[in-house]
Amino acid sequence: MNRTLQEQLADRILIHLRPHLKRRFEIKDLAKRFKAEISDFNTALRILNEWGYRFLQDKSKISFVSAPDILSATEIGHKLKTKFIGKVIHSFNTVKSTNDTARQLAEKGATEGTIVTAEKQTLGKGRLGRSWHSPEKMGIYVSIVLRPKFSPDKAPGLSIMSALAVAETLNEHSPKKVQIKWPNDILINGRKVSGVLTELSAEKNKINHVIVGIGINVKQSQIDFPPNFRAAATSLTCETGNEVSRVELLKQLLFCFEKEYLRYKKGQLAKSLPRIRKWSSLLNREVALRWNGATVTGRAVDIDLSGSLIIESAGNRMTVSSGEVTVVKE
Ligand code: BT5
Repeated sequence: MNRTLQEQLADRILIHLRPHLKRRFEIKDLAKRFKAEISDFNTALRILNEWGYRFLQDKSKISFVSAPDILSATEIGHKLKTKFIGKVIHSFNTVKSTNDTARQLAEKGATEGTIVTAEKQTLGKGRLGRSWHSPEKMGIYVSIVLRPKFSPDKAPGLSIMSALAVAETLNEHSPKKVQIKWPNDILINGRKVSGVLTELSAEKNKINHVIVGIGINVKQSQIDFPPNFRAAATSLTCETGNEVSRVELLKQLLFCFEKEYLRYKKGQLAKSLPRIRKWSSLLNREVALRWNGATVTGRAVDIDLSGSLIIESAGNRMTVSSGEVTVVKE
């Protein structure tokens, strides 16, 4: 049997054993079930071991003991509680950008809720041509394909809706303060732990697809971030001292995301706004807005139903749907 066939056998054995923690199976029966020689079966087990799976083996019996913290389709799909987000999973070790891969799949007809994950991105994207640092197996890099029926003008609010899902997921793990920095950053303790990049494909009044890309720093130490933004970045491990499982965190995020998305489809941010306001790092602060090369200062007073930021400046109210905002005075 060549390596590919052995890997396929490993996959089939895994799917069979994975749901039954510590249940003992006769090796002979399993080999027969998979029409494999005992030697091939043992090679497949070695492959699973290389992937990080642990089994307990006594002479004739074997049981599944533990799974690695990897973002594979098997691990993400195991006990995932969502109805449609993440029901189709494309998981990769390395891609340039999960958003780009998701867009290509969407263009070929990928259904709503399809997700793309990677252990590492070589060209992870931020907004406006910036990049997202994506070291291997330290973070979550996921893109979600959405095909909402609403009109394209309602798409921008999906960014802050996604940020809300991330903030609420991270809050479950962080004793320190989680905040949403409008429109797409999630902070812990004032430092950026996650970012959202939403990309829209639409024509006339119809959305073809929206790709929501989410990057979360989970296991990085401070030293793992490049010096140019090290002081402004953090990870869940840095802030909590705990090693949180990336795959469990991703499953919680997908569950939370689905709930928020269903609410959004019914009434945009109506149900989510109170919580977005609660988590916001900008509201009631003096802020500077950079937009189209100009800077405006004023007070951030609200976020509206469509996710726009309302800034009061010199007696005028401005509704801002995109831009860079920084706090100038607490
Ligand atoms: C964002 O852009 O924050 C959106 C990031 C979205 C990343 C996800 S990962 C999965 C999916 N696939 C992709 O290719 N992208 C999405 P922006 O607001 O433009 O912030 C980018 C800036 O944040 C950079 O210019 C750096 O200063 C900083 N930065 C880069 N990587 C970071 C990291 N890992 N943690 C904290 N800050 C980072």
